Amino acid sequence: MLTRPMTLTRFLIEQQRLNGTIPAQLRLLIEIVARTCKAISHSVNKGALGGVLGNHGTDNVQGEAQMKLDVLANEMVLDANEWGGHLAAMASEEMETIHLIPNRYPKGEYLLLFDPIDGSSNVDVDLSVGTIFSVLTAPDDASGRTVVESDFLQSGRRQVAAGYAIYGPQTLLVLTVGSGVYEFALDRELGSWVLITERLRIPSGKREFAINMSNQRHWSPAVRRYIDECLAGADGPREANFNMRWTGSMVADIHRILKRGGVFLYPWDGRDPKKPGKLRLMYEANPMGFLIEQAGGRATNGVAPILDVAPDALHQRIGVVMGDPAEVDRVAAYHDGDVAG
Ligand code: P6P
Repeated sequence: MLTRPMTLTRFLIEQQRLNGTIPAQLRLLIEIVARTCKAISHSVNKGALGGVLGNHGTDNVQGEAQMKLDVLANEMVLDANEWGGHLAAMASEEMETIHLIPNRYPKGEYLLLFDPIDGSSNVDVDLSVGTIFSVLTAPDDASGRTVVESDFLQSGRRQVAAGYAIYGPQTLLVLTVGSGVYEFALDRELGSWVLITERLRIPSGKREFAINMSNQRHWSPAVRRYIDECLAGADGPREANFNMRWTGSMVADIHRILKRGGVFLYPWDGRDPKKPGKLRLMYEANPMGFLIEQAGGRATNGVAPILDVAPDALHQRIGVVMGDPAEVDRVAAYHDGDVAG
């Protein structure tokens, strides 16, 4: 008998029929974001041949130089999601303020936040990058008025969906709607996202940490102690050797941790007290934290769950420690008494 592949479309329809977890508008949102990630993957894979490499010549709200792909992917997500009637507004790492749905289109109940190309500086050197997205529901009273930035300032616990696409040797989509983590591979011949992993769980006990060691002198004493013990390996208190990975792309590092375990740290550091960390809460830490928790992991700011943080600004940054619960909890225990950031 033909074993038909479980495509994203069929998965979403069956999840709605079996669990009622994916209302029609949310299903449309996820399908449109997934279709946009297919198009972004095509542009990323074209690289130099598509004229998409290099700097765009502008800076984003973070003061970071925008790559051509940052701007292109941002436009692709906006264009694809404006007309469907599923969104109230959008926000992106690449835009200073929120993007309202033009009056010529119907509005929906969801808010989409995204980092169109996370780790974009890696594209020019052919390393994996990705698109991260997070979905919130607009406040009830927003239906009768224009959405404002403060409508986005909801804790990560209120996300109704989150995911990422990773553009690497394969193009993969990793998604949660709050009932487990599901992994899809892009079948370029069919043009379909095909389910390859159901209810993904982070393997425990993997002795592998991901951190940018060049920032060591800026870390809190707790993080320095944790990393020192990893580096001491079998000769130190952990009595086991650790491996280290750092790709410079959160999507690639978190995907590796979801698939084979370990811990990712971009912790608070003392370089700029106004910036408690490098990564952004609303469209990097929250969606990744939602996925990590749904896969049985832990996601904190070093001490407390990221998803419980009450945001006070759209582009606020936060320290991040996420992955194997035992390792994340150890970092939190070492922070006892010296909470930083
Ligand atoms: P650094 C990419 O710019 C990013 O936001 C994350 O994807 C990545 O984990 C981090 O910054 C890398 O930062 O300081 O090592 O270049």
